[in-house]
Amino acid sequence: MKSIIVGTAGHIDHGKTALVKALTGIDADRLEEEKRRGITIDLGFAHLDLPGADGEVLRLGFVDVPGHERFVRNMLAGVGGIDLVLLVIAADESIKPQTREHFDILQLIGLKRGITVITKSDAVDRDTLDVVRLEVEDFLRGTFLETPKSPVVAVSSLTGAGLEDLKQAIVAVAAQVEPRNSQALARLPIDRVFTMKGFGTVVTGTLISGAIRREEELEVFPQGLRVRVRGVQVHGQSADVAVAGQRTAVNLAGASPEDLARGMTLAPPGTLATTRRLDVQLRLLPSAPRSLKNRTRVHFHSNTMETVAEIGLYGAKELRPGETAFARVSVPEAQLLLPGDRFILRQFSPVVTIGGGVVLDAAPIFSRRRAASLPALEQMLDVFASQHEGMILTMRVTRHGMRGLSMEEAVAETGWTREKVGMVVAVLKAECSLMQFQDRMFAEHELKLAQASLLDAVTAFHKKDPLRPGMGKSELQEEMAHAPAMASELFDTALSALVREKRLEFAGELVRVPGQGAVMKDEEAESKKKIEDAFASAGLKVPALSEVLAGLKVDKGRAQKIVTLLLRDRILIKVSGELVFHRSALEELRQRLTAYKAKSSKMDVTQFKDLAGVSRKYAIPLLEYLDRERVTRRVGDAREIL
Ligand SMILES: Nc1nc2c(ncn2[C@@H]2O[C@H](COP(=O)(O)OP(=O)(O)O)[C@@H](O)[C@H]2O)c(=O)[nH]1
Ligand SMILES: [Mg+2]
Repeated sequence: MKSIIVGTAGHIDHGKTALVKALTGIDADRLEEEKRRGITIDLGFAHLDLPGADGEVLRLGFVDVPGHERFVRNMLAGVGGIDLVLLVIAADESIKPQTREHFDILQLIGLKRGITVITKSDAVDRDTLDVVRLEVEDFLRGTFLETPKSPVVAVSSLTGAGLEDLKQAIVAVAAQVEPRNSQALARLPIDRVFTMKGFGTVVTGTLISGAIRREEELEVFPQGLRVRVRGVQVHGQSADVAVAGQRTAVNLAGASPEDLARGMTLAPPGTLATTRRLDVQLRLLPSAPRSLKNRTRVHFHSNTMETVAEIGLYGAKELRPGETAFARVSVPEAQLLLPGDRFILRQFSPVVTIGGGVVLDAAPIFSRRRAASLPALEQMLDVFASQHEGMILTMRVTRHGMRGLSMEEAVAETGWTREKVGMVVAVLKAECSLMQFQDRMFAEHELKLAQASLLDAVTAFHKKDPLRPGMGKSELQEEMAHAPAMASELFDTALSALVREKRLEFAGELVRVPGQGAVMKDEEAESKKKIEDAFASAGLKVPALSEVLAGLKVDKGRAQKIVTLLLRDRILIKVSGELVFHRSALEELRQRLTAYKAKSSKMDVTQFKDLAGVSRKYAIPLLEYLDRERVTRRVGDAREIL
């Protein structure tokens, strides 16, 4: 059994509802007001089984939409789930404004299949019918409904003329409709909510992907409410399961009608993620009344949902009618959308359809200003068009670099089931184009990049700290966690690989490049302490450095290295040539100067000698050092304390 959703489209009073009734026997105008006024206000539903092209039963669910321009937003809520459109044009009126607007919408949402139905054939003579047919064929040229690829059928719902031809045409076109993705997570965009005596809360919608079973738990997106499926109906009959492409009603436990509304979506709990930002490709209709300026606010419709949205154009100030561009869509409240979802834009005032397009990314990471965004989006579009699942997943993993993508994130970003993601990953791993460490996936080249980053970091560490034995593993990991972030799974794998390849080694918890990271032996540590102590206890009356070094156990070269380290860490400070002080001594000198300044801000060399308690030999280099440090300033023969 194949299930297909057939939607109507076309101007008001052109006979859409009458046609659905003539085909199915069901009056889709279900509201009392609709029956009284004789116009369709909201979506209507009907169904019909036909023998399919291959002998299988073809189950048709009809979505009848309102034609009135005031109810286009209701039409938009219904058009998202359809597989095949009946574009209805009355023979006595031919093409009218909502014929055009609805047809624009059908093209913008990327519909592929349909039939053009010229209704009310009984109301005109043969010649008029022929003229209308020519007009219609002209109107459809170059579109997905172009003849003879797509049929044009003339019917009268009144007399029944042409209805059999139309049914045959539907069967033929339905055979070309590609089945909906049943390996994707279930998504049921809600189009109706009501209570039914004995059942409680019921919602309906077109199941656009996956399957829904009785007793299953579902989540209401974007609200996050958990509900249980008490019962499933497909085309008005109880069923154990509803599958993608079927008109579906579910009876829910855990929610009252007030909790639910058109525009919300049912999906498996804890799987998908809502978003306030989308990257899209959008097209402005040639008939749009004006250019779309960057940051324009518009009405955004997708599936049964509508919201206001701001359009940020990538790399352009405005989009002219007929042009296509990449854009970042921002919505005020998080919504559930996935790559491949189509949308329609309508302007604020007057409210008319101006464009639409396709969601490329519902978890965008590019900044709109970054030059890299455009090629990345261009690539995303290509990959998307290829429909190659391996390429789609590889792209989604690759763009996260060394951060990688977890299985859970992959499910949320693609809308595929975990099993499906697992299958695609298995193929990609076998092809060596993807790696998986624990639950996280990385592009194949990331391991090499990660290894290079680790080696660089440890090498830089040795250069900076030649006398430290190695870099703490956690210190190394911490450093790797920043731009670009490296996931801990990749860090662990890359580090183990480097150790295995003997390019890095462990010394306890410390990581080092083999042969580097001089281990400070006991005598070196002892020497370091001796030097430090000698200068710390000397105050400003420092010994000569060479004298201190001569008294050490270590050789001259290593002693010099230790001094370099002490100078770099500013434990010792070189004031001039051979003259080195401990930082505590200089700090104390500064404090004495500050205290002196309270009495007088001027001092000469003699006064300084007294203050510091040093001879002239030390006083002059110290004063010059203080001048350089902007603690004092030379004024003639005296100093001013700053
Ligand atoms: N003569 C004639 N009238 C029709 C035919 N189909 C619909 N109508 C009439 O056209 C009017 C509008 O039809 P309806 O189905 O409500 O149009 P909709 O607004 O497109 O749904 C109604 O009065 C119908 O009776 C037809 O095939 N022949
Ligand atoms: Mg109608």
